[in-house]
Amino acid sequence: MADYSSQTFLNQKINLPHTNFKIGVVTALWNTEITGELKAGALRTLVDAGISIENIKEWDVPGSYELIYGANKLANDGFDAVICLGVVIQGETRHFDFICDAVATGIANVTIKHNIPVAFGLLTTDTQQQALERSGGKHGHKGEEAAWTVLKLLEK
Ligand code: DLZ
Repeated sequence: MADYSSQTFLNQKINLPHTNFKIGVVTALWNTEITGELKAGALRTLVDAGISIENIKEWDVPGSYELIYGANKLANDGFDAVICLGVVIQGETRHFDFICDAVATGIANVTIKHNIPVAFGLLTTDTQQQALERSGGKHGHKGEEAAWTVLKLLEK
């Protein structure tokens, strides 16, 4: 695991009631060199917690906007939790704002509608360097953190 020294709560041990949870990992293909690492970290964290790889569904969707559809579909299909992973890098147009706002709201709606944990593992950065620093660099690993988040919520 990455060094979470600035966020010590992320080192807390997870006490799952069982390890048979079905968990979806939905990953956007835009900026795939970074989202691939976010996914790797999320899968590593789930498996380390005892979740069997057979109970994890990996689903790569075109872009971050499609994370909403992916999360909603897997929630409809009976998954216990969904981890959404994407990277949106600020460009010259307002596309960044539309995508970030839509994904934040869309994922919130999925978690409320289906009453399951849905992690918002979306990096919203000004530069690719900032995204790299948050996918296993000096600012931690947001893929691992997103997985830890749903595991923590599945404790109850
Ligand atoms: C169109 C677009 C742009 C400009 N930038 C990104 C980005 O930085 N990260 C990302 O995940 N997706 C981006 N997309 C694609 C949209 O999320 C979406 O796939 C398309 O608008 C089609 O619905």
